[in-house]
Formats: sequence, structure tokens, C-alpha cells
Amino acid sequence: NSHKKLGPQINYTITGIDAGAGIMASTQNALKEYPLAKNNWQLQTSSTAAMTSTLNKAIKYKQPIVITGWQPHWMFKKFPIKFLKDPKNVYGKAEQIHTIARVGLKKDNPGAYQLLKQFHWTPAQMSDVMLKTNAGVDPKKAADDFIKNNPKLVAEWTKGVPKGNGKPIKLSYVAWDSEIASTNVMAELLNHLGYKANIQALEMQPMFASIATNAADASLAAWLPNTAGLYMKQYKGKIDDVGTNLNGAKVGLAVPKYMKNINSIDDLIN
Ligand code: PBE
Repeated sequence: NSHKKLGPQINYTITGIDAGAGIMASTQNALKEYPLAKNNWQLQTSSTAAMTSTLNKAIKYKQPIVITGWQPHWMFKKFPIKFLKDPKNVYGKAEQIHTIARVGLKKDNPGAYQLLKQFHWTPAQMSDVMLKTNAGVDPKKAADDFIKNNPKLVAEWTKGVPKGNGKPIKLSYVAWDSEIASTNVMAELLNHLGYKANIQALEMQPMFASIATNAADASLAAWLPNTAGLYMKQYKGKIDDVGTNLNGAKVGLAVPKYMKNINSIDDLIN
């Protein structure tokens, strides 16, 4: 029998991302629930860039690895990886990415608000922009290319939206690949319509705080109901949930497909 236990081979380590990410909090819950922590498993904090680089190396040498994974993200296009089943539903089922705004934006800047409300796209479309950026294209240029190449979609998004006449609007986001893509596309859409968009990258907690305290106007970076659920609860009534900008997002643990015996989080400790 060639089946070796996984834990000792990878030092019982799940390779994670930045400490503030929702997927890190969810993974701490998974460590308790399954119970992985009791079985020596730990979550390593790093960054998306460090995690995907470690994943890249593991895959090159066909070594085992467990990562925090999510979709849409280019990692699922670039690497042969699969989500682990989550029978305890710690990560929630499908996630949506929501656009949120400060309370009052609707009244102060109805044009920009209308565009924010009308903006939604598919994981495939978002991945298109993300892959370009990952290949080294400047995010603003990738956003402009997408806008140029998708006139029908842009016509839907901008339908009935009045010109901006130089009206400023500030978008805050977290510098995840997905939100770099959506935020740059939105900023360029606004700029093309004559608004003056300004974008600011923040950590997750300050990003939510910026909307709740009117320091920023809107954000396209709220993964719900699970990943950023705590922040939405914390700021209940202080943040306007404008609507969904993407359906079919997913968050969980992932492993390379060649790890044939590992298909569920439960398999990590069996
Ligand atoms: N993510 C990507 C984020 C949201 C976007 C899943 C890494 C998180 O908070 O976990």
C-alpha cells in the first residue's frame, strides 16, 4: 500500500494568504470544525503572490500542497487544482461579490450610483481581465481593453447613465486580483462618462470602514454572504448594499488534481 498520510508530508500546513482576508477567518473556523487543529494542522499566513508561487513550485515537482483557494481567480486557469468538498459547510455555498456604497451616495451622485448598480459581469469576463493583469499588463490598460472589446456589455452597463461633468468619485478596494480587475473597469467606465474616478487600495477592515465613514464613496469588493459577512454585520445600516456585481464566486480549500485521494476537507485527517 503506497498510501502515505498527507499531514507529515507537508508539515500539517495549509498555505494561506494575507491575515485580513475573509478566507483566512473561514479557514480558522475549518481548523476548529473538522477538527484539523486538534490533528496538528495549522494555517500559514502569507500573501496571494507568495501562495501562488509556492503552489507553482509544488505543481512543478508534483508535490502535495493544500491552499486557500477561491474563484474567480487565475489560479484555477493556470494550475490543475480542485476545491475540496466542505461537508460541514464552513465556507458557505456560492458567494456573490457585492457593490457597496456609502449611505448618501445615491442622493449625492445618482449618475455614478446608477452605473454602480447596473454593473455586473460573469466569472469568465472578470477572469479575462485578471489573466491579462497577471501576464503583466497594467490593470488600467487591461480594463480599457476590456471596455473596448465589449461594447454591447458596456452599453448595458451605461444605459441611461448621465454624463459626469467632472464629478469626483472615490472607490476603495482590496488589492486582490479580482478586485483590481473590477475596480479598474469601473473607474475607467466612470472616467469615460466624464466622472473623475479615484481608486484607493486598503486592507479589508479599513476598506469597509472607509465606506461606513464616508471616507470613500463605493467599493466593488464585498464577498458575501460569508467571506465579508462579519464586516457587513458590524456596519449594518452604515453601508448601502447596492447589489451583486458577480454571481458564482466560491471560496474554500484547494489541492492539485494529482492528489487523487484527497477530495474532501475530511480527507486531510483520515
Ligand atoms: N478572497 C478574494 C477574499 C475576497 C476576494 C476570497 C481572497 C477574502 O476575503 O478571502
